Amino acid sequence: MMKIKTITTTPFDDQRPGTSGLRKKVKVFQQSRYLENFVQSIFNALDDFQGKTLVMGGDGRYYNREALQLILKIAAANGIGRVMVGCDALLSTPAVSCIIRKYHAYGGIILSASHNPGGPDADFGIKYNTGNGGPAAEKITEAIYQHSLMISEYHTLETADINLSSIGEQRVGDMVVEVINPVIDYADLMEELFDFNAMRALLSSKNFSMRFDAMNAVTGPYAVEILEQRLQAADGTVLRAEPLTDFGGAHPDPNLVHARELVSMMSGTNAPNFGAASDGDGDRNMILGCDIYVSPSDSLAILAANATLVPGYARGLTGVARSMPTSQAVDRVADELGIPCYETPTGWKYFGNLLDAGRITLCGEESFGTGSDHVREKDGLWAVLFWLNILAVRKQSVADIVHDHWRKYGRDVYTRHDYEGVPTEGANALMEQLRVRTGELSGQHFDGYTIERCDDFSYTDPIDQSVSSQQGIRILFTSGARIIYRLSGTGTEGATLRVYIEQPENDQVKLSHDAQTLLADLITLSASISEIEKHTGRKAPDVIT
Ligand code: G16
Repeated sequence: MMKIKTITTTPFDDQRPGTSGLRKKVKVFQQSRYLENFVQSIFNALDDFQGKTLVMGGDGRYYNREALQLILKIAAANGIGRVMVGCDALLSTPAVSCIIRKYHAYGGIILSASHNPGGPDADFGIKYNTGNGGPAAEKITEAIYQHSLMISEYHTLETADINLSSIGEQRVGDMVVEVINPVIDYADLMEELFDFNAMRALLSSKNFSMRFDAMNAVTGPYAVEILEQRLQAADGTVLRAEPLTDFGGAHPDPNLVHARELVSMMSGTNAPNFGAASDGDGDRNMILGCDIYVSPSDSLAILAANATLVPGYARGLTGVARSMPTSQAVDRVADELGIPCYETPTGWKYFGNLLDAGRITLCGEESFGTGSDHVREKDGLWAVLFWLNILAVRKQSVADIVHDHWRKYGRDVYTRHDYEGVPTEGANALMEQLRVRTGELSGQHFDGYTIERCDDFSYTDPIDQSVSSQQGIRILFTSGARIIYRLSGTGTEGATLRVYIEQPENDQVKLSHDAQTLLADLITLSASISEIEKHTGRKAPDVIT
């Protein structure tokens, strides 16, 4: 029996998990005892895990393997019975969720900073998921944080690293470590949900081609197995398929700016019919057609409206949910289907209770996240396959499907403007001055726009009645337009201000016009009401999606 070592430590005061776990610069995590403290705090915050199974893996970024070795030893010293870990320390975030659920594991640890860059000077992250496969709820992340402030010792084993590249069982002390193929369970689940025969037929037809940009991140092996192997898409369909520790120096965020090669490939006469991308850890997605970008909010609405075309959802949807800043496009679909639509704060964890209670089947966020009750994380490749299944059944182009949708339901013209790495004090001041003015702004008129109501969004979970307040300032106009301000919970440098701007449009002539043009007045208004330049020193956003 291997001897457990108990090491004395002192707390760090900056380990409060954000929107999606603890995210910091790699160098912060590499400080002596930093990761150890946080991992021990996870165990200190949990109960009854002795002898149970955890699932572990990450997105392959710099420090992934080293961190995993360290976590395995702490897990063994704390009495975990078994760990299922992806080969080479790789597991996409949705795959972790799938495996926790399939094997009834106690929970899981995901090593990722999602769409943030990787490398020695870039970002790293760690997140705990519970037995439902989803991100831990706020009461658990808060308990972890409280433990991190009081920690005085952690437990570990002095033992050699395990071989993470060899499939099969090994031991760390008394704990069994099973190194698993990271792709198979997830790919099997996709095969249960979607009509692979119809999709195979579409992908083999001469008139159809697609490109999937894995951005040198974790979805490469998943996309190659599912698209090129099981669905027999042409070799080379998956771009940047190899996971690299620094994502090839790129920013693994599937949006119009960071996936610009794919975006430019998707226009012109030789463009593929369908383009898609996923992020660092495989939970985000971007959908493109020839000369068209589908906003994540529209994508959610379109998936909901077409769900019964897909075998896994043929019986219809119990309900849908979207995060507050996500456009109201899916609300219209829910109205038409006669099903409930929930509005939650930003963060996938807020969908967990609704999914567990069977209140919703599909959910999504403007931040390129879409998912369903098949797992408890948003799921990038799943969304891509959902679209592919719809394309295979409807036999129309992406653009035709989007335009048909807008004609039927109207369009929620939408944009998000991000001001990245702005001084934290200025960003906080901007939010605070809006917060104190919410009452005074209600009822005011601005160049043809009347504010109906202005508030700081607060959410009461309908299942456990927990309340989450201060979730973003909403300016709601009488026309149905909205301007929303919130600070990102996932950045690691300064603050990121996100401004979300939306306006319903039913004028058929304007349906296909450019969003920035249609929203120009509201964009100007959004900057002046909140005095963005005064507070951040910025004249324009860094990223527009
Ligand atoms: C995380 C959460 C998402 C959330 C996003 C918001 O995404 O999982 O549910 O929408 O953060 O990011 P921000 O706070 O920066 O607006 P991910 O992909 O980073 O895990």
